[in-house]
Amino acid sequence: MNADLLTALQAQRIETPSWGYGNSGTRFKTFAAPGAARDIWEKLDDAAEVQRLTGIAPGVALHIPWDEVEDYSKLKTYASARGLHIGAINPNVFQDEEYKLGSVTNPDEAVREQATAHLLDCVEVMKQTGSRDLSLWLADGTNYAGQDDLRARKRRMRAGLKTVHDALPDNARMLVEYKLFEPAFYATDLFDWGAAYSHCLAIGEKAQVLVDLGHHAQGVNIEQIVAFLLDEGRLGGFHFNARRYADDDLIVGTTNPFELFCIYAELVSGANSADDVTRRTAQNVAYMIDQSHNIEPKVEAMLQSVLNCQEAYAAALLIDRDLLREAQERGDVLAAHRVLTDAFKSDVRPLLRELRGELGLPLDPIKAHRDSGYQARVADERGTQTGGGGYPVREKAGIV
Ligand code: RM4
Ligand code: MN
Ligand code: MN
Repeated sequence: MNADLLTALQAQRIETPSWGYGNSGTRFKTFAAPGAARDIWEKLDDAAEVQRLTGIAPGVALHIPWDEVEDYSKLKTYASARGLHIGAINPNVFQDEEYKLGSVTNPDEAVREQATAHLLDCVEVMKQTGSRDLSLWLADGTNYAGQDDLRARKRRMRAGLKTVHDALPDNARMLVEYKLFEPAFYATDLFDWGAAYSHCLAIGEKAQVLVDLGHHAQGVNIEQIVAFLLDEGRLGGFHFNARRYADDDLIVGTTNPFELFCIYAELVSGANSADDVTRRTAQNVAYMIDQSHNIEPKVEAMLQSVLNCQEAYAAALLIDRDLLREAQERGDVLAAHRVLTDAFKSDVRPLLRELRGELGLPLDPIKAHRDSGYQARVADERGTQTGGGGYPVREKAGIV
């Protein structure tokens, strides 16, 4: 394998979410998975299994308060003993009663203060865990025309984000996620990349946009958003998943392999750009999985997700950039398109087996996982816990 390709593939990173290892499902039903992790310690054990088999997933994102613990330095040590580190900290300002009408955009000042205080607490968690990213998804919005003043809500959002931004330590940043709709159905305060981007621009250098693949209207060209934000130096993070309808949160690369490839193609192109801002931005994008596995075995689903990202990235690295540029400059529409699709259609699996061989990883991580007996062992040790999401776990931990 050529040395550049090996270096690039070796350096790829995908963060996995703690919440993907516990029971989580749809709003209709959460099916209990045998052996699903019951607390953050078990979630880290599962993440370590994914890292052991893939070698590219050492970061684990936390959701606070779902993963709240007494002593975060203990958590950090527990993670590093397993070859992991704590990734993005995801605050939760959407599940408390007070947030019915919003968090930082709530018409009630006391609720806005409560929300901001939680976000600031999460900045402290970042400091204690060594996390560099505060990942913000705000469920804020309204359900009916006239329910609240849209401009006032925009201003409250700006003020809340600014306060948190200014409290971030030097090397940290804030990732602002947007979403077309849901749970608000009339107006979502952070409704698209443009809204997130303009808040980030106004707030400061540490604020960047996070793109979640499930958060756009049907047919939106996400790779173009990626290219635009890279060029502006404001693409901070990615939430990978697959969608057919809306925020389906299925395994990335299952319904959308060509889209995933085109996104990686932009990221690879950005990471090799002659433009300093674009290159630096692309090299610092936080790649994260954000999925909800309801009917799939948890660890295997996460493994599959990481591997799908690895395959898409490998294919994007195979694009012949010189040929592509020449065809584009000639205005040769179909030749340019074929350069891209040739890479997309290439079978990267032998290449990835070679990579794993060089790194001492199992050549077939899924098979290695299935053969390892890990799933049967955790099912035996942990049993089958009914219920899902973060709150049952908190009750069990006696935190509520
Ligand atoms: C949202 C969004 C966030 C996630 C929440 C629970 O749709 O994707 O990233 O934290 O769901
Ligand atoms: Mn997300
Ligand atoms: Mn989502």
